[in-house]
Amino acid sequence: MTRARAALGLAAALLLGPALAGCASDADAAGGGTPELTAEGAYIPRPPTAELAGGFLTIENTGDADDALTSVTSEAADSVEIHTTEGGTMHQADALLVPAGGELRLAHGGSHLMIMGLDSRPAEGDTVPIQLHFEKSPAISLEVPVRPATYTGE
Ligand SMILES: [Cu+2]
Repeated sequence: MTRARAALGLAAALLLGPALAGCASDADAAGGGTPELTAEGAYIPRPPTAELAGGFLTIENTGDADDALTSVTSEAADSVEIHTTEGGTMHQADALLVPAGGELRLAHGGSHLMIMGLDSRPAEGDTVPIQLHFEKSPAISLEVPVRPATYTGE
């Protein structure tokens, strides 16, 4: 009797298992995958004044869903904007895609962060705290090192 009940329990588990897996894959099809983000190589070329500094980094997404960088904040600055560069002209972007299995590169001459109104002009070797905010992933906090003014990450 006990053995029969155990067998029934096992059968129930086998039936439930695939049902749950089915739910999970339905969620994936509806865009329910998970982005996995890491930020690398962040730097700020030393700005001439505290008014305006550029910020560069690469955000890698090893997950199976797209994400987007939606805003950037810093407790050491008045505001931080996300900019793209087209034909030498900067434009403010509301959000930048971080594609699944790919990366978002904010690099010299291209997209970048525009950090405005720093508390003071940072020196080489200082760090500036920034927080990256995403559509899906939790925020990433970074201490971004200040490099020489001519540094381009290469
Ligand atoms: Cu800019």
